[in-house]
Amino acid sequence: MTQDTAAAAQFAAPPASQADPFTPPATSALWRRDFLLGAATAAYQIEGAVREDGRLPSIWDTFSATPGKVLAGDTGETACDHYHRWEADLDLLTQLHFEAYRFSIAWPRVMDEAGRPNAKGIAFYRRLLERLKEKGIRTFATLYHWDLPQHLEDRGGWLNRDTAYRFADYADLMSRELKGLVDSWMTLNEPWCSAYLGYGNGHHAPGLANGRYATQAMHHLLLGHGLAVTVLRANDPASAKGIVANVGRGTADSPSEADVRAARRFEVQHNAWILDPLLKGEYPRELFELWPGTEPLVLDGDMETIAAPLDFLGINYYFRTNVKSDGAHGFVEAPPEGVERTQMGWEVHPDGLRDLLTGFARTYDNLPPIYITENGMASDDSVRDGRVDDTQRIAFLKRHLAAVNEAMDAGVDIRGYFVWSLLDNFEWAFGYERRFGVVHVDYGTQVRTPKRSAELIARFLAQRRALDVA
Ligand code: IFM
Repeated sequence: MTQDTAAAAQFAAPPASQADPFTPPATSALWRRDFLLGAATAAYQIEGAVREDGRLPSIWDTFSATPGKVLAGDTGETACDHYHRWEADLDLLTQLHFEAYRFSIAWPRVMDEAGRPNAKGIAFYRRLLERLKEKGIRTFATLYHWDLPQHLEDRGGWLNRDTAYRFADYADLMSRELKGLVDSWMTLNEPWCSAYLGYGNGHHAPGLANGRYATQAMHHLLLGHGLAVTVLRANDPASAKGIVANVGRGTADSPSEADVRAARRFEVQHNAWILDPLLKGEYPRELFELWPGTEPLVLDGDMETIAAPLDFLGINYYFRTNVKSDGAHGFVEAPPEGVERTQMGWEVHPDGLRDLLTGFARTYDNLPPIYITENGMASDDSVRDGRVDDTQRIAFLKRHLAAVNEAMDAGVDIRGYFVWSLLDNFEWAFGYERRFGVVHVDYGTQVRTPKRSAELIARFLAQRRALDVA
């Protein structure tokens, strides 16, 4: 395809499906029982209990305690108090008919500084997994959702190659301890965010800002991923192994060649930077044209380790970014006016999810089966007369599920969808102000109130179960 026809195709893209995926006929792939519908959370965002049962400090404890780093000075110290309320939270999953639960294990809870197991921390996750199994809920465990033990950061964190090997030790311990209880392991959540936001622009922990750091941290994260996949396969062969990438849709502000190239470069920086090494065993050359002089130090054999075969790929999608050329090699954002946005200011753009999924299937011959491991939105929700009327989220979820359905109709192998998030929680640098849950959390009382979106999902899942569409 020439650049002109690519641009024309982009501007002629069909509108997002307005079809309601929650309404039969059951010809929709979403109505098949083997398409999993679940909810997702992450340890630091919900657990609290940061000093209990031998948990060590993480980089997010340090970062959030640093004035000016997190909105309103919020920290994960108490969060949703899930460490103490986990049983009731799992009951919510049942009440809402979710079929799968994606959560993360806090590395600083389960290992001490010398790499020895912390029995109490491990027992917490074992109990959680056993209860999920009793409930018949499929278990998706993420090993690393950004809470690096602080003692490892003190030795260089992800800039230090040794951290990749420590991560493999941690994967080894977890897969020996929890073998048979985890259906699907995910090594890393969103390495792009760990590398770029943590080491490239400093918006996330550990708060360093250097382009060269970002690419080196990414390389060590991916190396840790590859080493961990091998260990997980050896220790827990019956489980599935994958990784979770946040992906971004970049669209061009105009059909000009320069803007179309800018949009492509946006996607190189957001998507190919992670997917090329995982699926092609190489970094995209264009990344280093965007950021000259930032090539990471790669040792012999690293790329083969990183490209270890995956059983599935987790995709997290939230919004699109419209860009134009910066007049040189890169791109600058060109935010469109008059479009729908969420509490985060992110544009609601379900077509972007469909287009990315179909694009990945075209680009990567070896694209593994996909789970949408996160999708959702923040809104300023409050409880009124005992209910939370999150109308915008309901439309958002319907439209994104319709986009997933369209991608499946186009032949992309998608096995399930996890809403982000089960609970309102600690939204990193935005603290508790941004509410992503389908269940509202009153942080003063810790009362949980399912929002209308949760009721809708529950109704859909109950109906689907009753129909039992094979
Ligand atoms: O809350 C985060 C999550 O931890 C990772 N993915 C994006 C979500 C919303 O910003």
